[in-house]
Amino acid sequence: MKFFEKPGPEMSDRVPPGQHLAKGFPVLTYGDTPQISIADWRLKTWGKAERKTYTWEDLMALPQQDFTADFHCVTTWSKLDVKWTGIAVPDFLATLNREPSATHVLLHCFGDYTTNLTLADFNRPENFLAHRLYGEPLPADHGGPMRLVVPHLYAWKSAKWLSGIEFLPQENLGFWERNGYHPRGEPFAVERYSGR
Ligand SMILES: Nc1nc2c(c(=O)[nH]1)N[C@H]1C(S)=C(S)[C@@H](COP(=O)(O)O)O[C@H]1N2
Ligand SMILES: [Mo]
Repeated sequence: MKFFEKPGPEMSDRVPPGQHLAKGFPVLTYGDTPQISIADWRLKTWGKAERKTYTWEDLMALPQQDFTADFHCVTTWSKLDVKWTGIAVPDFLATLNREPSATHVLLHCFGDYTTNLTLADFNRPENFLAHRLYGEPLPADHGGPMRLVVPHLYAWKSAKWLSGIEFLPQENLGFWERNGYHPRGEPFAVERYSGR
């Protein structure tokens, strides 16, 4: 059985160096899949921004959009044109005040995973909080009920089971970034490891 295929020439400009196209949509999780019901789900914000707690209904009241995005895992598989539904990050950020000193975020997840982004890499209209995948509720293995998707960076930045956004005046590294992954992780620049 073949799990990966070489991209055709028409796709090669969309597939970063060293990546192969996955068949299906692999699940990649460090540790166990947390089971969070929609009733129990909360998203908290703190740090150099308003301290708030959002419920599922709060997020559903925001503008909903369909997104089609390529997904690149640093372990060398990519999946093109994944179809999601969710809330654009700028639409979410418009609901809270932040201090001018907030230049970075650390994303927190149910199950304790973390990952860091600059505010500029986070606050882009093509990034979104996803709660549907191919028209169905986002499965728990893929980060349901709610995950972040950051298409322009390696997928370890796309925090599954998102539970908190910490606004910071400097870069605080997340789980993989503390363990040798690149602080930014841009796939076309092949930013896999930090070299620090
Ligand atoms: N909370 C959490 N988010 C996570 C991970 C994780 O282990 N825990 N793995 C990351 C990695 S390395 C990848 S490639 C993608 C995989 O998403 P998928 O399982 O939906 O394919 O989720 C990212 N987000
Ligand atoms: Mo990954």
